[in-house]
Amino acid sequence: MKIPARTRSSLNRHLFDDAQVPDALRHLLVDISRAAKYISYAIQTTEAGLAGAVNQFGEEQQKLDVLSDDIVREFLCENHLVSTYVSEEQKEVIELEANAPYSVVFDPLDGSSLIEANFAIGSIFGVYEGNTVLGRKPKEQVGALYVLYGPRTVLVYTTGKGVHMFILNDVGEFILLEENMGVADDAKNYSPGNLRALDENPGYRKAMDRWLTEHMTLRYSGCMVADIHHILSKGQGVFTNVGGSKYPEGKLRLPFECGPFAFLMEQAGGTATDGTQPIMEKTIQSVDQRTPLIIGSKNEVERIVAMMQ
Ligand code: AHM
Ligand code: MG
Repeated sequence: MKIPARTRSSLNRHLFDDAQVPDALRHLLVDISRAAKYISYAIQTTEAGLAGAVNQFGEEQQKLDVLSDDIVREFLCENHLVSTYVSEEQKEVIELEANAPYSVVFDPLDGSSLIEANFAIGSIFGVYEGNTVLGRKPKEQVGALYVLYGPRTVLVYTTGKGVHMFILNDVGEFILLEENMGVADDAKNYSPGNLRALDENPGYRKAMDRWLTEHMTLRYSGCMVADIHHILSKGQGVFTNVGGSKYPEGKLRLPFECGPFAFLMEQAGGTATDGTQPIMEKTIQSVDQRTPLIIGSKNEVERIVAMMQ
């Protein structure tokens, strides 16, 4: 009997047939996507409110932060593929199974302060081979993905063969929506984080002045997953979160926020830097390491870096 032609592509099938990743990595990425389905459901059904706990950075955790962290943990424990993980919600590296092949970094619910406003929020993941992410560089990641919980839930992944987007359908499967997402060299949109830094960072003010003078389009939601997804889906743009004032190194963390997005952005043809070196080349020294981030369309990133020097 002839096998029917392929009519739709699930995440699992895409990882198998197109990305052709090793089975263990495919199982791990599919399990991460299963966790994200539960988070998506939790967002829709959990009452927003404070959990009464603080995370490692002294920030108030919301119920959904805690819940999302627990959900991801459950799935990472289940498959015996994860040696250690680093989560935004945990102070230290968490050890699961010493001889398992992968280590995972994640922010289970990025932008959680926006929950009550019903803005889009997301989850971010990076996967490394081996039993530690400390001392490693984001360029060593073998997979990175994010899930954006907006009006629709979408998942975007790379394993080093382009960037691909899937949509969560009504029966709970991630189905291919767009293959090989690309980011053009020039930007029309800008997404400027940590504007508190303008006073102490004259180069950043120059960049801001130019964005305004050139009538570029402002798109900033306060959730980096949504803001960087905007760049990937529109095929151009720039997102910044640079140092100064309240956050000398910028607000965002290298292991589980900037690292995975740097891998995705480079795979889409864009770039990501801290202003002096590529994010992909930075060594992860601690779980809470922050880094300035300028990410998106290559020419625009270069122009901003030049202004800040
Ligand atoms: P979170 O991980 O505690 O949610 O914080 C990270 C978020 C990013 O998604 C976003 O880009 C940034 O914080 C926004 O910061 P600000 O509120 O200073 O604009
Ligand atoms: Mg975050």
